[in-house]
Amino acid sequence: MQTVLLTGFEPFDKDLVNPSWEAVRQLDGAQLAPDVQIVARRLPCAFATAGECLNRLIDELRPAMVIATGLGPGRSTLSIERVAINVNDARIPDNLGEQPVDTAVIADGPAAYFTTLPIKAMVKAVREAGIAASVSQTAGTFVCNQVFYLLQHALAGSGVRSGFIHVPFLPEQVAGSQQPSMALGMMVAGLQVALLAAWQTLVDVKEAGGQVG
Ligand code: PCA
Repeated sequence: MQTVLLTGFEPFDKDLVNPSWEAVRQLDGAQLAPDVQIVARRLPCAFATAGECLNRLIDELRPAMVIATGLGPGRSTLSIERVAINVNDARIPDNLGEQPVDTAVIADGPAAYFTTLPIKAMVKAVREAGIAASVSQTAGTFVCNQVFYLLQHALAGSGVRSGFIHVPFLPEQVAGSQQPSMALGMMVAGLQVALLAAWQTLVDVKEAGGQVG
């Protein structure tokens, strides 16, 4: 049996739930393919501890693929991230009160790491399932980007593919505002489709997924 590690984050800022964890926890133990099982775990939303926790999970579970997820406030789609950058620049404090500004994730590390997931094939598969998805060109500069960078760093050259997906708010989190959202069931279904496409696609499809300006 092979393992796909799927992580979500604990709530942060003023929110009481984090849709990324609410969604991935529903996939914990699910069978992705005949001998592939999803293991879902929650990461702390703190610069000092999230990466450590992720690395411990990788050591412990020896996953064959890793996909981390987080809430992207304001996102309207399942946003499959292309690139993690070597910058922390927090607009708000994390859950331990830390707010790094313009620091490196890893001193002297490369400026960025690209995902090793077939992002275009993932977007295509999720859209074909009738669920909104897009390629995202930035994972921000908060804890999600840091975890994404550390994940790519940890697995660089290992052959284990990995990447990051930002999810929208849940409808109940933004009722009464103009913010976009996605229902939990749809998020769970979309993530499962994205994971399966990632698992099955070894060479990504060539399809425009860029952005003008
Ligand atoms: N989203 C934040 C951190 C945790 C989460 O779910 C981010 O995008 O950085």
